[in-house]
Amino acid sequence: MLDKEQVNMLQSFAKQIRIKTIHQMKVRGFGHIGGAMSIVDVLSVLYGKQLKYDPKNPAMEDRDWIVCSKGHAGPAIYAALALKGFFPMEWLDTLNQPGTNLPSHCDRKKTPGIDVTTGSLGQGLSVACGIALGKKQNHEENTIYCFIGDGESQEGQNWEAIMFAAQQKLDNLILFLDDNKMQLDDMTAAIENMESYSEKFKSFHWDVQEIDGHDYEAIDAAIDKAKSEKGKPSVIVLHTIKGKGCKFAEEMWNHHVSVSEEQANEAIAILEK
Ligand SMILES: Cc1ncc(C[n+]2csc(CCOP(=O)(O)OP(=O)(O)O)c2C)c(N)n1
Ligand SMILES: [Mg+2]
Repeated sequence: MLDKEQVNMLQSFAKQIRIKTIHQMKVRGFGHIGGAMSIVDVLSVLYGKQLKYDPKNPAMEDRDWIVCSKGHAGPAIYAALALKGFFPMEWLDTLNQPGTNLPSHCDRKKTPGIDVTTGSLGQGLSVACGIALGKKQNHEENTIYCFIGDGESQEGQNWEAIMFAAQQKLDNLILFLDDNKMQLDDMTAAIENMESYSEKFKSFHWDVQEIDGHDYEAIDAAIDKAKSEKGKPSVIVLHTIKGKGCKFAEEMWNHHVSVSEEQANEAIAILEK
């Protein structure tokens, strides 16, 4: 259970992550604002409380891992990493520019704190399964977290990985399914209606929770419960709003958009109030 002080701390950390994410896209002039904003509150609980990491030693052996399979949400993770001191804040002025350490999609060779290169949707969960299996075989205690999008869940490779994780009893694997109801150019249900993720995952023998992905207490409690689950992988289906907390993004189709200085400044000013 989080106390009031912890909720306030996570809320203000999430605000900072949102501000720094909008800032990066303002400098570049465009970006995947929608899918970055929808996972910010979970990132706040992870980097603000749940995750084991050391910004001075990103490769620390007993760290927890994040595989952000929806690699286009990288800028939200970069914001959290910069705020936690993994690299200088000035790097956030270089998003997706030639020579940058912060490419538009996550790249393990470029960014301290990014463990897995992603962006080709459908592949990250398989990688996360491999990491989780390796850690189990070595009797290591790390937790492996993975994010996939709801549109991304249509990729068949996910479902092979979902079967594999259950068969291998990967109870060190926690999957966040970001159910923001939208994919690149339409509503997810209009393209491939998944109806109930929970029922599907239950039938694949996963531990399943479904929560409001913007509720800090629910996120924290769900992670605690998932960590305590033995013999099964866990999925936390996040009901989220694509573009959450960024004014101009919430008001438009927001998958990958131009970001003007005026729009960004207004959205940041609202968050700073
Ligand atoms: C294999 C592959 N196909 C297509 C794309 C292009 N693409 C990038 S994001 C995206 C939409 C993903 O939708 P969703 O998983 O719902 O992500 P979110 O809403 O969280 O942004 C697509 C099709 C890609 N990156 N990889
Ligand atoms: Mg989506």
